[in-house]
Amino acid sequence: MPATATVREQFEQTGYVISSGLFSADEVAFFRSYFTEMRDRGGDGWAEGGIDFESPDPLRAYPRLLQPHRGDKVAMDFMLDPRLQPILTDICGETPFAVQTMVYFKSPGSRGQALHQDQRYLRCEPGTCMAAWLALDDCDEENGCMYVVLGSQNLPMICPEVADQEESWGADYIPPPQGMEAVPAIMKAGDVLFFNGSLIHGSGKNRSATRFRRTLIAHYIAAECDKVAHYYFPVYRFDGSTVDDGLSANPWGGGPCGIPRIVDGDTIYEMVGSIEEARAAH
Ligand SMILES: O=C(O)CCC(=O)C(=O)O
Repeated sequence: MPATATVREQFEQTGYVISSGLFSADEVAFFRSYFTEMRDRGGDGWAEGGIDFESPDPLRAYPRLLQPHRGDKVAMDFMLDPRLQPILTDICGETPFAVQTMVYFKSPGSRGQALHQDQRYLRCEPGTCMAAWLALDDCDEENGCMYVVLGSQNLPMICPEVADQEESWGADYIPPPQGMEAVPAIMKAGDVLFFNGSLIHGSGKNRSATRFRRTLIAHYIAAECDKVAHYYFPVYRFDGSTVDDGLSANPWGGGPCGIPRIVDGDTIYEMVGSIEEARAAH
């Protein structure tokens, strides 16, 4: 999909954009084997919590790779790919900065990540973060595709509830606000899903006995941000240079966030100081 007003219009209406076939079949086949070989030799230091090849929990045998771009050129080149930049720029209004890469293998039987908002973790201010989520396998409800809550892209940070650990490896769960629904993002390998840090999204369990649901993800922060959580440094421009000037580590931890209340049929958010306060109020 070209970087036209249509991209922005679609984003403004639904909160996400899927660019179909942005990466070729050969490119995704390369990414699949490249990162699988990295996992098979122990993860090169990027596997979250290390790899337990014998574990009955598929997530321990195939953990996420976190921040491989910090030492791996393939991951860095993906994050700064010139095909991603114009689409991100069109959605954000200005070219964002790059801060994160992740690889999820989501092998058969793996739990998903319950509905959440990325901004809770990246904490860039002012403005928000953006994700480019490249499908490395065809994905649907069976193998744990992404779900997006339509129209949630302008919501404040909502206090998460506790996720069902049978279904999700993540602790947080944000139920879709009244009147909004989570819809599956059915994608082909090579498609890229773009969404911002407010969009409520997540994924279900991989219920297939044989199919992986691999993804290569990059995260960005709006050019206007002057703070981002410490974990996301160094921050990169699309030319590969780093942007540490003018950016500081956001010390804000845990809150504030909003508790949904229905008033005259509309959802409003009552802001509180922390998730703990919100959980106590439920
Ligand atoms: O790929 C997934 O299962 C979840 C990824 C996700 O929610 C994220 O990157 O924020």
